Amino acid sequence: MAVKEAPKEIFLKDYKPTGYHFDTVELKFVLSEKKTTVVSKIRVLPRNSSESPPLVLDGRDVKLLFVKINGEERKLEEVELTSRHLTLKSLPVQPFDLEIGSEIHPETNLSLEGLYKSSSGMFCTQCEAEGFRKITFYQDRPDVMAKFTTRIEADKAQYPVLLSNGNLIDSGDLENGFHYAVWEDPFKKPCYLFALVAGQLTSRDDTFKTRSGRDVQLRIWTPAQDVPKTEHAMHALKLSMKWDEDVYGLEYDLDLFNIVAVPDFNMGAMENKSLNIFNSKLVLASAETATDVDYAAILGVIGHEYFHNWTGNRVTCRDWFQLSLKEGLTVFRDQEFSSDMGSRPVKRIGDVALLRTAQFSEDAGPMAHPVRPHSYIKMDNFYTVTVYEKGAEVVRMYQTLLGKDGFRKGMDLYFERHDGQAVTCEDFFAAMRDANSANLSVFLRWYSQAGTPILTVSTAYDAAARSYTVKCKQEIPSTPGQPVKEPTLIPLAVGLLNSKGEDMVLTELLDGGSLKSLKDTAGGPAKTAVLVVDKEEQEFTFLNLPEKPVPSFLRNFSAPVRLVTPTVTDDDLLFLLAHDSDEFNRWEAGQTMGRKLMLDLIPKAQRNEQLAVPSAFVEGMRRICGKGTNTSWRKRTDGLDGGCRSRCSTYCPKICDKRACVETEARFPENCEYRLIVTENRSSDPHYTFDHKNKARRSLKNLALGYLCSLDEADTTELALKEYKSATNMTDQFAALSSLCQNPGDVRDEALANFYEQWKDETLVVNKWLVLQSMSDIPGNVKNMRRLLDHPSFDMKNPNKVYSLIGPFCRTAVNFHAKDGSGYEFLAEVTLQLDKMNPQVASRMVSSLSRWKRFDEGRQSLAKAQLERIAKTDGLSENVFEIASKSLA
Ligand code: 0A1
Ligand code: ZN
Repeated sequence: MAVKEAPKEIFLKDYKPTGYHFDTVELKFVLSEKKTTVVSKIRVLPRNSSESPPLVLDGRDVKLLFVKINGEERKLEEVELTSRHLTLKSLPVQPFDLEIGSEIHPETNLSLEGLYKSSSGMFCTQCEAEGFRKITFYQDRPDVMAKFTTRIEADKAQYPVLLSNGNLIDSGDLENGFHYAVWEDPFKKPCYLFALVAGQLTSRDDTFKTRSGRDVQLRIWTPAQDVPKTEHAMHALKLSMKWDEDVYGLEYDLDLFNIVAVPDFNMGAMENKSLNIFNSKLVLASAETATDVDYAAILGVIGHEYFHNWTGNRVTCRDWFQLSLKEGLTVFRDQEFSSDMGSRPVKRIGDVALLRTAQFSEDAGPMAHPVRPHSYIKMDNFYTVTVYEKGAEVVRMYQTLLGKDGFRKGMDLYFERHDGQAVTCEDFFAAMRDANSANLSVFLRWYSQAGTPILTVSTAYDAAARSYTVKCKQEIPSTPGQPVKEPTLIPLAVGLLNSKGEDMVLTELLDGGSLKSLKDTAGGPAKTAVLVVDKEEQEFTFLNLPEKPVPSFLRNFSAPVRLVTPTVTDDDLLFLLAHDSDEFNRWEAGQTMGRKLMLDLIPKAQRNEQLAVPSAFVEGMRRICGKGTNTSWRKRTDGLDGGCRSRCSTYCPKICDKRACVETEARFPENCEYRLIVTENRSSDPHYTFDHKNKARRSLKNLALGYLCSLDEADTTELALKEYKSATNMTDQFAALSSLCQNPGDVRDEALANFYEQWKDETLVVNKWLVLQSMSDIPGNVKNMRRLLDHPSFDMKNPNKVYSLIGPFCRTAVNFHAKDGSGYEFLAEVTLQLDKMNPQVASRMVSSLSRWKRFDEGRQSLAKAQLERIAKTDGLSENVFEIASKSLA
């Protein structure tokens, strides 16, 4: 038995290159039910020809069978083997062949990393971040890049399809009903991009002609019965390939691109070179079984994984601290792709909403870390909204500062310098800086400092001087391990509106004493200026302004900061809601006003006082919904993106609670108007089309239906039931079901039972049914949760089931945070059970308790007790240990 090594914290500052390069790797897998053998033959190049340091290979849950150096077997008693490493000493100083034989057991691997057997019967791999070490002994780190050849042998009847990275160079039959396939990947890659799949799969095939005229074979593999549901994914793949050529000049580099859908997968998808592996829920869609949200997610994630081929695979990360180098950049690229395929403002609003709810709270909690973390115990815990979403905002800021063309120049230089390399965030920064001769050094602090900057902006107009001064102050709150922060570089996009609601032309800016004339990127008159805020306190003065403007700050959310605007009045917000040419800020103004009203109305409702919503807000919101008569408003709302209309309407009229809602209803016949919205936006076409116009229509209709149903009246319930029964697609059917499920009672119970009966054989639809029940705010739901754990549709081994049943529960106010602590206790039980099977998924679940210090006193001690219970459990995984211990610190 190998010696057990204790968990270890790894630090960015300790990075050292390896003493050995791996040049080529030949892998041979013999797959079988009982055990799988893996033989790897590696051509090793010592970095230094005068000394031979020990070669330390990572390996976990792998049985070592033999080690050969240049064909000569080493006695196993002579090698150093622990539970984590195989260390080889006395190695040649010249290039040599290292051959290692090992054995693994994919059928008992429930962690879903390394090689595992999916519940669907296929063999499948997941190697990012450190899963390859569960397949064989290797230098499992991204800066070790080698050319891989993979031979797979397996039973032909059970595993007719054998796939790996690159091109198929040989295949044939063997004895005993076995067959083999040999795949060769011509590109050097780190082992985290290795993939293997074997199973009974059928493909949807298509081709894509690249801009240089090459035909690329495209294949999406699923079980035969699911092939009809891959049409949208294939369409999305072709759109992605075209977009990367059009926008970045990046062409696909092999003749074959495979995607495989698996039902058990820890994450969304994985960008393995030419063999992407996807969670089924991000591939399979039909109008009857998938919603608009699912269709949009598939488009975005297919794009994301495809775009990794250049940002991640061709240019990869030097070490895992640099993860955002590939993820932030690729999320930014997929956001832009989705914007171009649908609605730019709606996409931006959704992305910013996610950033604010998930990332800002991560940044304010015990797990706060910079976009480039300084240390980790388990890398899996750092696939976070900070690395992904805040990382994407950091990339977006380069584009905001340098302009689209400048950004593209930076990207071109990045590929020119680093194709085929494993690099750092500084390398990306340097490419952007050098391609634009820009001075951005303060900007690098975005990579090293955690915490969301608070940017306070106040203004003063000087009528005599016709000048307008914008005063900025930035402050970054302290975070664990970082008590003191330096100011960072914040691009603040500003527009100034005149009294007619038009953008004023911004001509001159006095900036830190120097005068700049302002032009937009095409050289025309500037309507939005990007102020570079890079000091703790700073002033900018716009000149030549004939009247006092209404300011529109942080247009398009130009930086991931919390904006505080003490000089912006309610009237300004209502004006922006009506007129801002920046649709993001129109939405923002409505949200800010709505939130203010809510905060004002909630205590009044609690005191049973008369509630009144200012008529200007009501009027503004009505017009957003397209119900206004005033022509200047009409003009503006007609121009408003359909999806924005639905997004903007989220505060109307359900301001805070039923009483406020009823009050708003009494003030104007909202109820009738919402009915009208439902009927007007009901489709007469039984064919579902996933395009922006139809999506926006469905979204507005379903929002209105939800508001109506919250009234819990006989006729609103009847309307929702009618919608439920007549729905011809899952978007409408599920929205109607969700509306009905807001209110406890027989109607809800019957609708849920009916839905389950209809869809019990469609596992992805059943997951929606689980979500709906787990997110319920009806008190006492823990009991139902326990029942659902035993329901035939639930399986703790399948991450999608856990994400559907446990994840949404932890976001509920009433039940997760039940006063008696039953929600926290339930979560702790589930986490501990799950941790024995799948530590990655378990640690994601326990994160819900990590912000316990923000709870009220009673809840704090209940949540803390559960965290302590978890932390002191014997045999806890490193994944859960890291989150639990950091949360308690
Ligand atoms: N690189 C993938 C996501 C991914 C990350 C980690 C995984 O296992 C720990 C699996 C997949 C992406 O960004 O899509
Ligand atoms: Zn990614």
